[in-house]
Amino acid sequence: KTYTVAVVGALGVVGSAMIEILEEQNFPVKEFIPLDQADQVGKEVVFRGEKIKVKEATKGAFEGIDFAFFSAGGEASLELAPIAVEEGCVVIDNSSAWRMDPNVPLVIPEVNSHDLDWHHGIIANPNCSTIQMLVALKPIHDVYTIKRIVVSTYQAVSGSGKSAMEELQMQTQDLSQGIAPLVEVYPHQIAYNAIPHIDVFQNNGYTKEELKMVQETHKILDSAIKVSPTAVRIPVITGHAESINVETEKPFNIEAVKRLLEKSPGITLWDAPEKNRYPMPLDAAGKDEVFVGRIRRDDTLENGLNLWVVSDNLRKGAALNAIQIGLTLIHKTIGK
Ligand code: 11C
Repeated sequence: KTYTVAVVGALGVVGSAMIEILEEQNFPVKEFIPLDQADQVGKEVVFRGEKIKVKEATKGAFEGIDFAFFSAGGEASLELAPIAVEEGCVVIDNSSAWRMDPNVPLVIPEVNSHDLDWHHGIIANPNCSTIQMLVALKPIHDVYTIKRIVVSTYQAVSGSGKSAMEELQMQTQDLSQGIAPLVEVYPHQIAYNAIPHIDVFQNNGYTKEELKMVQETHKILDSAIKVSPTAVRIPVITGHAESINVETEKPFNIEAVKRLLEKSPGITLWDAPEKNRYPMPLDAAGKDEVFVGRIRRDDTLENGLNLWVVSDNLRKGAALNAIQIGLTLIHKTIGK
């Protein structure tokens, strides 16, 4: 069976990655329809070697579409996802608009594909920082029961879209020529800097990005896990990194943890410090896996573990995870 598939926000950074990954993963596409805002209509995208004109994402545009992958921002998703469902689509939404809605499953296929069984038309794709953290921690939680996570992120600018990628490149170029850089996307210069501020600050002193990591971990993995996050933007184009400290209930053997992660889905272990081998954003960019390294015991806790987790925030952190949700749904339906 093949399906009519739309990408909403087809010209964005994640939308473009979605189109690429639909092809790479051999998603069973009968017809592909790129959708975007009215001012983008008529522009072209290439799918399987064919140029296709972008149509407007609006009421009526979803008739006859089986799967609509949304990555056009929260407002577009809030307005259009219910319309798309009414018109017969399954919506897989990359924005944060529906993630915490109790009627919407929030899914990482390697972690909680069972939650797809109760969807009502909209399925939410988690935040990139949450996805790579939970792919790495799910196997550990299953065996040793995680009680607490302390996580610090090192996030690439592509998480903020094209304008941020351009700003980092421009600032780097300007600074090399002694020109004062233009600061527009972030509250501070990002080139040669690290900004401990992603998304907006809340009353409790945390940013929305940090709170997403707490709330999404509770919804996807286990509401009993305590999560203490700090999210930081660094001058990297693509690939988020995370320094993660976990405390488990049960004791573990560090070699057993490495073997466990090595055989777990979606993970590639790169942990050979004697050969300077540990994952970095440049290694993960363009790849599908979640890379894990620097696995070591935290001797300050009874059952403490430190690890370093890196993944392509546009692929597993966004587009790839969404496409995998679609493929998992198809397999589940065929299996029934
Ligand atoms: C960033 N994590 O790196 C953000 C981007 O809730 O889907 C994705 C925001 C989201 O800036």
